[in-house]
Amino acid sequence: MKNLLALVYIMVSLSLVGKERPNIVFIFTDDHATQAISAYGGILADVAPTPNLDRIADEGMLFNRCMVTNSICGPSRATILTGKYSHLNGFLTNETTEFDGTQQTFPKILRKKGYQTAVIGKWHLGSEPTGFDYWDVLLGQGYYYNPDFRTPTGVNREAGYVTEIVTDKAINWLETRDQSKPFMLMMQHKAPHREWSPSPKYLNAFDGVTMPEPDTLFDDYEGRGRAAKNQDMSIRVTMELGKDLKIREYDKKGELAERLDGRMTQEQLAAWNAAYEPRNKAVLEAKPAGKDLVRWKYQRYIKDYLRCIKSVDDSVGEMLQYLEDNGLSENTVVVYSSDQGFYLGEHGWFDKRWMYDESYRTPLMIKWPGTVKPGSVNNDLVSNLDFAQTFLGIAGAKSPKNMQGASLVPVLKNRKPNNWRKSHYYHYYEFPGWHMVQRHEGVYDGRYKLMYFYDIDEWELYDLEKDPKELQNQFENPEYAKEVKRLKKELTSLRKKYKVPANEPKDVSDPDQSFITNHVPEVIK
Ligand code: SGN
Ligand code: CA
Repeated sequence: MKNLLALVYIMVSLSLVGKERPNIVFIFTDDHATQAISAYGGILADVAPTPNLDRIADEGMLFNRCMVTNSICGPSRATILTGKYSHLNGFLTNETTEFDGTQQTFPKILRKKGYQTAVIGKWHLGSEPTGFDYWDVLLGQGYYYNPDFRTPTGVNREAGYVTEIVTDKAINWLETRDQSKPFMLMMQHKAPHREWSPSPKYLNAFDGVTMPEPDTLFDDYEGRGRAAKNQDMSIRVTMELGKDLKIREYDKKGELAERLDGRMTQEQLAAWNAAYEPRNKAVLEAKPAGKDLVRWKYQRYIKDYLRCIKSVDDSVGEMLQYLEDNGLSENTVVVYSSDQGFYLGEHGWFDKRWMYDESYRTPLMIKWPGTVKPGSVNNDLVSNLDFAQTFLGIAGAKSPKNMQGASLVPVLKNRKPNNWRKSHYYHYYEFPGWHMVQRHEGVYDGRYKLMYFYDIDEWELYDLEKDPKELQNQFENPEYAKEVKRLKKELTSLRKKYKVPANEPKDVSDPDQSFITNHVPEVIK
């Protein structure tokens, strides 16, 4: 009898524990800048509101300073899975690495703790996903229209628009999951990655609207060094009229045609042409040049980008609605983030990679009913390095000692530990190739940012309080000598703390450099 009672007690408490452990939905996008989420404010907030994304902030916590360890796709994803910097998880660059799926990751630990785990959508880590009960991922970068997905049983082409397909697959998995276990679902969108192709639903969104321009659209890089001057990511020079901006007449390499005629159904293509052809005709006739052409390119770019975001926002809305309709809302933590930030015309750019603010900062909003105070805003230095430990913390699992971040659970409860990081370490390792960004590392303390472009031996220091747009390098300014000295010391101590190898990182350039193009600004003839 005594034994039986003990057994009943154990079973009851186990089932209670099961009930109490929250589910986790991680909604993740590719290249989504905070400037394109209205909860973050900024010049686009009024013209392109994101009501569903904003709900996560309204009902939870918005982080203003979530910094990435290495601002590029695969490396960010590898950091999130492992809770480790690139030099320890082995995924340094997009172009040359494959993720070592045998290593410790947070989904593997959650699974051991009884969670059901799934990843659906963009993966982009080369090797096959490990640590998931279910996975269904895009091949490589994936396509916007009629994309191919890989599962353990093979590759399937799915009809439709990628953001909608990923959402349907995610909800379908939730429907069919094992309901006796808590779950951790990673719903990972391709959008709004280059080439920013909108869904048929939103091909005409923002027609007739003129989007506000960032005031650094015509940045001349005078206050900075060679790195910013010599990049290849400007709207003016790098962004292509054909491939990126959808004008068939300028599709020299056939990349646009491949995505349109090569992939779309007749119906999709007809809707696409009906939207773009009249606009293209107008610009080809008007023949804008010089600054006017840059302005036109910016408008085409930002509208397509924001049209993609509209589908992302719908996806978030559908997921929140599903959780609500199925009684899961109260016990599910919803986390929204992106693999890094992005330039939406700031400094005249698109793309990412830099430790400059727009690409270094990534969105982070977390809704956890009953735990996070609705509408809270956090300004602490947090990082994608912390995600793994946060997920483990939410699940009540202990983090392995060799993870390098910290759980955000105390921060979410407004009980930030006294020893919270005072500065953040950054390192971008990709050898100049796509977009020609010099490799660099640096430290940021919430006000000052010190960066070192080691291959060209150039340092930069920014005072973000006085110069939030990072237009004036203060490294040589004697007034900042004290800060330079202090931050150099800080950089050394962070390198030690995170076990960054002392020797220079080796050349990890892609032996196939055929993707490096010598761009010259296009003109409309
Ligand atoms: C592609 C893009 C680049 C982009 C990289 C990395 N070119 O190569 O513009 O920087 O991906 O993006 S494209 O013409 O193929 O679109 S990442 O998200 O995978 O890191
Ligand atoms: Ca990305």
